[in-house]
Amino acid sequence: MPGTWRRILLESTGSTNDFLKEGLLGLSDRTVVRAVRQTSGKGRLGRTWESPPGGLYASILLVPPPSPEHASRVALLIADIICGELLRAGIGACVKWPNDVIADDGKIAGILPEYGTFPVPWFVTGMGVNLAAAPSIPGRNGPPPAAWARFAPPPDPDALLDRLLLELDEAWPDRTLDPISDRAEGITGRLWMSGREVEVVRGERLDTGIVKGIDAQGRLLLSTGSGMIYLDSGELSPVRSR
Ligand code: BT5
Repeated sequence: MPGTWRRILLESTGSTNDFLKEGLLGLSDRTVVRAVRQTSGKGRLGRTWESPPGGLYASILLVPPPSPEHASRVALLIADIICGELLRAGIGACVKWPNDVIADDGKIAGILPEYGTFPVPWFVTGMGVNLAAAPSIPGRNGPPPAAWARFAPPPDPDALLDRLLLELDEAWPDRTLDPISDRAEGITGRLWMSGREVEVVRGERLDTGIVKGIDAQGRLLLSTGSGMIYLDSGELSPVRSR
């Protein structure tokens, strides 16, 4: 089993991912920071993560980092672990590839992996889980937010973080290992829109097809009119009715 996590609790910070990235040289491997609220919580691609008090906002630091090809799979693994916690609480949840958790068609959690090489090679992954209430999202484009409290009494953020870290260490005890290779089948069984038609946007490219699952590399398998394609990244949404 890996060593202990060093915990930092902040009342407020811009973004827990940025807190770790800005303090890289003074922070040790396996530091985890949780903030009661974030004032500039981040999503992917410059998007915002609404972070009022009452949710879980936390990030972990790994130095040295896992390999770049494993980095996005860590996000998928954490999404699956959060999904498992919701399912155990009796809440119908699924994993939205590549980094979200959905409950009753609402987004309840999102994961943000980041990595770099300056000033030392590093890997930071942040997780945001709506516990007490679903925030309102200005100019929302995507699924509505959902919160744990809508389905069941939510856990205490620290207790939930403890469990998530424990499960992460159990599932991925060594950062040189692939985080999801032996979990792909399980994730496929909990995949949002499985067997249904979706659109996947990647930059300028749009693919439409039926979600078939994920493979051992964490790629989305999409059955399209011109055959099966394997996607490393992208933005998934239901096909709009035509
Ligand atoms: C994500 O991005 O889902 C990654 C979110 C990661 C948040 C954590 S919190 C701790 C750590 N510190 C940070 O600064 N970030 C991480 P993405 O897939 O790009 O989704 C962002 C989109 O989700 C936004 O554009 C909104 O539409 C929606 N959204 C924003 N806040 C939300 C919330 N609290 N609940 C549900 N949906 C939200």
